[in-house]
Amino acid sequence: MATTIQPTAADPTAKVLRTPYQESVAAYWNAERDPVNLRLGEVDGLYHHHYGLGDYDPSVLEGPEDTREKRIIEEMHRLETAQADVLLDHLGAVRPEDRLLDAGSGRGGTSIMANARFGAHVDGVTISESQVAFANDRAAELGVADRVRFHFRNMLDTGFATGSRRGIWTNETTMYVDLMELFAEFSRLLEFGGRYVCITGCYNDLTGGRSKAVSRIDEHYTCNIHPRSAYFKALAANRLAPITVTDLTPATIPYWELRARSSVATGIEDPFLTAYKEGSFHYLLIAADRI
Ligand code: SAH
Ligand code: GPP
Ligand code: MG
Repeated sequence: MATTIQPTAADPTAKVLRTPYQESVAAYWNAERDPVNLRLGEVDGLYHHHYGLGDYDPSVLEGPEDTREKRIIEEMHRLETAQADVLLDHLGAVRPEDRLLDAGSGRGGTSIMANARFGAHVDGVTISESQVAFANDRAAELGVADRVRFHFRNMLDTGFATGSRRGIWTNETTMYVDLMELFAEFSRLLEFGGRYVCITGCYNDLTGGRSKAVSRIDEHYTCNIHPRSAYFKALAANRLAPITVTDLTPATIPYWELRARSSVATGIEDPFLTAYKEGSFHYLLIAADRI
């Protein structure tokens, strides 16, 4: 009889990448070395793969030309770090003995910030082996490798123990997966009263389907942006009760305007600005409790 291979901790030989789609997503992240991310990470060693929040200091676009580019990069990095701080603000009371999961952990910036803030043990999972190696090297350099660990695992089937997590977050990762499957796994992993925090881009059900600008974002990152309503259906179906929902769209627009004027712009700035400004897309934070 044919059996399905499940990538669980119980079977470490099982495959992490289960579909050709997941292989293509992993290939994108394994190859990714864009200055828009690496040059920002070099500012202080926190590497992010997410966008920024808050107003930028307009003086970075002026002043001495020889330092302007450096000042713009530092300002973009400050806004991306501020974004991760906003996410962590919603995790609630986390104690040093708690265990957290960063689902789709990238180069690890948010995990390292969470450990620095709460002292808690953090596991990050990503389907990119080069990101796992990069993030574990960063944790070792910072002397936190005993408390912050990155793993080559699929967030749809992490292999971690049932009820083992006080908190879980996804910082711009949910557009790569089926939300019903993802939240079923999070519901299994969270203890009763545990907190899930999500920052995501989602399309607006009210504008009727995927706009051209949203489709361009999907194409650029090989992702599949969900409608806003899909989040709440999948949370409700998996014993996750929202406690906070915040539309972060107005707070992320300045980041994109600054980025569009920077030397590290990638060409995706226009679709983001168009989608946000026409109302077909939102940058959303959702915090939910496991009930
Ligand atoms: N949360 C990080 C990285 C966001 S980029 C940050 O804020 O910096 C998106 C991440 O999702 C990448 O690391 C990618 O490998 C990961 N990802 C996509 N699909 C995944 C899956 N099925 N399981 C685990 N990680 C996944
Ligand atoms: C990661 O950021 C981007 C994503 C996970 C894509 C989708 C996110 C949405 C909110 C739709 P990055 O820092 O790697 O992107 P970039 O290289 O453009 O800075
Ligand atoms: Mg980036």
